[in-house]
Amino acid sequence: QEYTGVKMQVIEWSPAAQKALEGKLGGRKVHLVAATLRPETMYGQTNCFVGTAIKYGVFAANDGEAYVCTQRAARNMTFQGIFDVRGQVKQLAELEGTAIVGTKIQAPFSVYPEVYVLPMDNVLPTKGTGVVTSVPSDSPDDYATLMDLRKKAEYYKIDPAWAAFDPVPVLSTPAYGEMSAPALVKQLKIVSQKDVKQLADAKELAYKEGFYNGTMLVGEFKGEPVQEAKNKVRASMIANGVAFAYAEPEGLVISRSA
Ligand code: ZZB
Repeated sequence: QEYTGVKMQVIEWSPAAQKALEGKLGGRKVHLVAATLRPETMYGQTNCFVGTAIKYGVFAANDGEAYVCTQRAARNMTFQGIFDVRGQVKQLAELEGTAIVGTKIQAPFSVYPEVYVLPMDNVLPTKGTGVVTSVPSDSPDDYATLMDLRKKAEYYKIDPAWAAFDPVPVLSTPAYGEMSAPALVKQLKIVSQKDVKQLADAKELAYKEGFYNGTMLVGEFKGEPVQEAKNKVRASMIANGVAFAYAEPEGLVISRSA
């Protein structure tokens, strides 16, 4: 599985993370790294998700930068030229997902210059980096979760302001209009992130329609078919130093159908 690793630079840590990281970063800039298969949707990022029951590491990529992801992902990265020393993981600190929630980050290419880290129930520790960037216009999981968080901010222990960034149109499709995710959530009668079965169906439908029939509504490749824009946006992010290729070895992937 070939993902795009999206670098989301930390602007301001949550108090809990700040405390846990005190004196451990060696002056490095820290990025949360999200694994995505949809680089063309990055214009519509409204937040980023972590799993509250997941442990994350802060790993030195080089002398100037550190990445936040699962240890499993960091180990994979060391064999892909992402860290300066091959095969060697240098962990600077450990963070619980709950401690990262509320951290302010920069989501590259998003129409929103600064967004927040929020909690999601269904983040798989065994897939990608364990950090999921959120595009509620085109990802039904992200949309359903964002709506849950807005409805029950207190229950989820978040400041409502962190979930206040509205979904924005990124691509249009004949079947679902300018925002596939809300359209599909409504059509499949999904009420929350707990509706995992319907969400898996919605994800499949959104993927297919977006990829085969989508047209870009924003960004450098506005007006182009998603099929063409996808790799161009990815290349542009990589050229800008805000993303890198990240591959997941076969056999370690827990697929949707498993
Ligand atoms: C942004 C995005 C925008 C995504 C979209 C999807 C969609 P797949 O096909 O099952 O491999 N993801 C990544 N890592 C995890 C994780 N550890 N746990 C849960 N979800 C994760 O799914 C890959 C997608 O699942 C990734 O692409 C990421 O969300 C999420 F408009 O990134 B995506 C219709 C989907 N639309």
